[in-house]
Amino acid sequence: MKDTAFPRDTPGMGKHITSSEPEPTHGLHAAYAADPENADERVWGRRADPVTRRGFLGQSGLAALAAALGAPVVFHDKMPAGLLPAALAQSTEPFSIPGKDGLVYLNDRPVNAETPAHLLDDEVTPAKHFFIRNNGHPPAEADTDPAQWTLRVEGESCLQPRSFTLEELKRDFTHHSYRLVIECGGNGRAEFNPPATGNQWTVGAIGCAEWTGVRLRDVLEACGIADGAVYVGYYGADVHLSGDPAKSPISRGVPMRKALEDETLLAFAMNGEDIPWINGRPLRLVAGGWAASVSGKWLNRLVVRDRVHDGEKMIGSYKVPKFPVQPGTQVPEEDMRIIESMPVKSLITRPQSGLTHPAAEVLEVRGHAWAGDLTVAEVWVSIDFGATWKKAALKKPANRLAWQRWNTELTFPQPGYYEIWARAVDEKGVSQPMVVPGWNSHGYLNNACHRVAVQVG
Ligand SMILES: Nc1nc2c(c(=O)[nH]1)N[C@H]1C(S)=C(S)[C@@H](COP(=O)(O)O)O[C@H]1N2
Ligand SMILES: [Mo]
Repeated sequence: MKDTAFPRDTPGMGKHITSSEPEPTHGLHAAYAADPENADERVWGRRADPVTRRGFLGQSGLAALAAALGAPVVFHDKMPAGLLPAALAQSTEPFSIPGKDGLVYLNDRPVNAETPAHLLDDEVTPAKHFFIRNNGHPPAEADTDPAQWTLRVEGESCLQPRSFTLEELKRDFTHHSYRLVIECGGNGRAEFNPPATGNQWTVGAIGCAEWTGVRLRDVLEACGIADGAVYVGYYGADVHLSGDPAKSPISRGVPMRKALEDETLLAFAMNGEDIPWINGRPLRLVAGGWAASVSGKWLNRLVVRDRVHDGEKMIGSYKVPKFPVQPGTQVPEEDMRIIESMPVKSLITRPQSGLTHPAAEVLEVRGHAWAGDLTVAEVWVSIDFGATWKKAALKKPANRLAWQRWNTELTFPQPGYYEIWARAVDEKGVSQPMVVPGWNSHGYLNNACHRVAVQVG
């Protein structure tokens, strides 16, 4: 039984429409199995020498390969075309990242993995269960040494451009810890019809960890913010999928009002330990409640801008139509708005979908609910496909922008198949929809009710 949000109206129908998102990749093994020589070019951005049949790697292909392998290939000029390096061929079956446990890998190039709902049951998401969303090749782990890290702060609206070592940031600014929800804007994308290109996230591109760091505001103030400052953009140490060092895989950011909030952190720790390498060690931006694409990983540069930041993926991605559109409509850029705070949503983390439950017993049901910058006011649960709803008990957030625990007890009238649906309502009275809302070509902001299956017998 599938643990999912609402299905498409017509499952399996429709072709992936085109969008300006990068072409979906299908994993190294699939690419090499399908067409080894073209895979070289697609994966590393290199071409085999047509005469010698040996690979020649341009600067960019070399860099991409070195990033993936953790070291440059010394005899690259002798490497045959169409050869998936053994280090990758032997370690990706089944593919996993050390330190992660139970994630579902949607892609291995770049690495993207989501967390099954029942593994998000903890109040504070453990690092091993925290999802992974990469737009490029992460920096080699050895290049993320906290002792060697620096952050540059500059931009048109930065009065005194400065560089800080991570040591200086830790020493000179007050540390703050908050539990902050970050959810990928594309979480739930798998349910859109016509389907949207990109990672087919179901429900698990979300987590609420405890982040510790210094306030972005404190660091910006130490550098001086010009009156006309509009936006703070980030750059990280990851490498563009093409391997081209001149290109950034992603460079987004937040408007000043979000940048200056107490909870917006330059974080160096997750749950009291170093941030896992794949989640942005040793320094990342964390802007809770907003689409997680603004929370830049492997952070090494901030730019204080006098306009809306125009880095990679500020245009063409992470935007939704300003008004509802017919599914399938391509909307011009000027009619799109940048995604900021995420909409109200909830998860059922107990029971795991597919549970068989004894008919006479009460079933404990629980999960989390969150609402971007807002708080959640109510959570309702249904076992009769939304005909009637029972109000769940709901806790206050541990701090602003943390998710909220809800729980209830259910009994079932007779043996058989049931679905448990959960529906949260934010402080402004806005409810999660029961079906997929607001179609958009990239498949963002699906906050439809989560549902799990239960066999009562
Ligand atoms: N440098 C950098 N920062 C990044 C990304 C990235 O690819 N590179 N991905 C963004 C996106 S789209 C998301 S959803 C979150 C995912 O954070 P996580 O991998 O720690 O879960 O990181 C954001 N920050
Ligand atoms: Mo994302």
